Amino acid sequence: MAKNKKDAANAAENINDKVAKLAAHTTSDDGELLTTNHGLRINDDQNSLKAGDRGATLLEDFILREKITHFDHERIPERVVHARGSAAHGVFKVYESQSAITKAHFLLDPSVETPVFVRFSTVAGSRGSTDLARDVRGFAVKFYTQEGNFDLVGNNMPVFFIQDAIKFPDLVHAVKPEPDNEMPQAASAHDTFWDFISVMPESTHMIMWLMSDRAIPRSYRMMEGFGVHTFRLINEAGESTFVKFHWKPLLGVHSVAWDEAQNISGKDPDYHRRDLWEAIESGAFPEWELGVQLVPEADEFKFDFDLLDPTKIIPEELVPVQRIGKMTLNRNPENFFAETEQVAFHVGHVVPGIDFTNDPLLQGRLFSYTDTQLIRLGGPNFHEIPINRPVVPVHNNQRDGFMRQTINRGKVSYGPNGIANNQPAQAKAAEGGFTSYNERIDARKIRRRSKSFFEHFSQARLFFNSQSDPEKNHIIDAFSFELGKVRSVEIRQRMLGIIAQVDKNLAAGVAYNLGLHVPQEPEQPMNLSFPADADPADYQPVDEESSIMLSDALSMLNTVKDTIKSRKIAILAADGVNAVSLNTVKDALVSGGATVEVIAPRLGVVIAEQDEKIPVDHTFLTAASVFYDAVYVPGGTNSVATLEAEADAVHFLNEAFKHCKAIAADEDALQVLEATYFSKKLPDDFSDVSVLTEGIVISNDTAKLTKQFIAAIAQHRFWERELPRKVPA
Ligand code: HDE
Repeated sequence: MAKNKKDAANAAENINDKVAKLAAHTTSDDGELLTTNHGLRINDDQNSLKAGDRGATLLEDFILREKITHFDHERIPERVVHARGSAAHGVFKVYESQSAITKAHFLLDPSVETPVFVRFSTVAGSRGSTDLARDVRGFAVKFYTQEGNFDLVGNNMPVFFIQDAIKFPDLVHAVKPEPDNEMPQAASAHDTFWDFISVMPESTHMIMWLMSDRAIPRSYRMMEGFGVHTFRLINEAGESTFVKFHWKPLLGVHSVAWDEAQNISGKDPDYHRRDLWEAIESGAFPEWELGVQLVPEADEFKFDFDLLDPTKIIPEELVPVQRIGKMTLNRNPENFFAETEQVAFHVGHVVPGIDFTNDPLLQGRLFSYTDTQLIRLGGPNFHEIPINRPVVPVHNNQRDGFMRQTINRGKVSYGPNGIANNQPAQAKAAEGGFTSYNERIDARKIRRRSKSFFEHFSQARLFFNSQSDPEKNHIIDAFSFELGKVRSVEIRQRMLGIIAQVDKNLAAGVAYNLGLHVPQEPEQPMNLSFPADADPADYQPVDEESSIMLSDALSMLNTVKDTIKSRKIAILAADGVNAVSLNTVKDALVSGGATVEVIAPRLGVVIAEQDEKIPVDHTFLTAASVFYDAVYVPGGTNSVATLEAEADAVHFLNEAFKHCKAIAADEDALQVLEATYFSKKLPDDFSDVSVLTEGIVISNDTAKLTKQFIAAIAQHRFWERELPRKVPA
């Protein structure tokens, strides 16, 4: 078979090198002369062509017209969901061959580095909306494998709102801004969303996740990812194993406080985008392990939930997550539009060894993703956009269409054919040809849902029960906030009926905040999601107990807390600061992998007690405590006096305390802390403070302070500070 030159060249070089392949499409204007899109050198790009220097612009000015016309067409439709996102390049490597369960090449050879492009997103907001909305986060990974692209298009929550794809447009219409006034942006706290949810009990489990702190991550780098649906892995022998995919972040799963999220949304709506970008630029490459939960085909009906139901997890206590490989994001995109905006994921992009199940949500997605790209990217050739191209060559008889890039040689664009030796030829399975899993289907055509999908509360309850007390309080607060923003009392009441099915204390807490009573019976109608001819009684949810009552994996309390890598720490300083303690603490934090910034009343430098000039990174105007994970106040008489009198510095500390962050101060900086409202909580004897539970370190022994401060930052947050209830700022 005659291969063309380009294919031969691809085979010769490292075929898997997406970086090199993208490089062929990149361009730089360094040292170049300005041209039109047709290569004509432009002499004057400052003035349009006019009839006299005070005259009208001439239609003849093709340079002006080309420039303006291109500009007029610069925007494409934003994604209908997941419009707001950020992405990065990276690599994936499997730890050891997974040949027992799959024939997918990229999961067989630990020496193969598969390039990936990963896009994180919120769901409801527009392209320019805040990163810190209370929302699900998209976690979409494109693996450029040697067998074609595999897209794992997941979320940071393991379940979904609906069980059948036909409800997706309703869900999205309900959560998006209301159609009459286009409010609110990037928020589910409004009537239409909760109206929908309050008559859709199948959403209950997902709503528990959405009201938890998982919906306000500290960073994209600190989120889990989930494939959500049950997929299949297929091995060389054609045997199928059910699989749930997981991404486990090596930095642990961490979130911010809701008050903090709202604050960040105003002060830096690009917070997550900036965090991802800066981490990668600084070499702190985010890493996740790919996990799989495997269920043998024979065990399909072993669980008290249906594996095909996307509103259910497989608790990790029932089927442990096996970590089989690692993904590292190590390169920022060159161009946001060309890569992050134009990347097109599709849950139907699989490789041999990975296949689908009949999850009705997954089945609907298989249709939607190509369809949406046709409108968003303007036609059927979006696979030719560099970021979407596989690293392996593409050969088929698809032709033409808007913006076709490939110049297909020859007369033949059909198969079978005789003229071209019947090429491109179909690949045998042994040559990597994809064959669908040979699932036996023997059924009647029916528009219905299996009764095994009707249980909606047990896993919602499992999730709530598995949370720590502060996490439970956050869920109560989140429901109270969201339903408090709902104007219809009827909707609030109906939602109380639903959450009372999950947990009475949860419902009581929310009801109290809403000034309502928990209904004895669920408010009716509880479920309006059934066909016209059905008996509503048949569609009322069944409430059963889950086979396990608690799952440690569901609480963020149990996450990784052993590192300060990539955390951001603020040092508050003014002229007269003690440079010795400042530098000692700063150096220790930096060598632990943290980023440290000095914040002072004005930019430039602070002149330390020892006359050293210490550069200032931010003032209290441009920085805020919500951008940092922890704060340190060094001593130095003048600095301490200035900060004590600086309202913004005191506010900075109050807020850091309110958001349960680690706080450290030299003992001779105590005066600043005494100006805060939390000074009354400080014990007389600081050596008594348990750093790991309270997160406050005060000492003049810099070595001891540094050690304890680092241990405290690694804990991330001290939510216990909020018990019994929140603290003011
Ligand atoms: Fe999506 N989803 N989705 N979705 N989805 C899109 O595709 C859709 C669902 C997810 O960063 C769209 O290119 C339907 C579940 C992510 O570019 C669209 C249904 C999960 C992204 C679409 C679902 C996801 C999308 C919009 C129900 C988690 C962003 C723009 C049947 C497992 C990918 C686009 C990116 C994007 C349809 C449900 C994840 C319209 C019909 C469940 C991460 O095709």
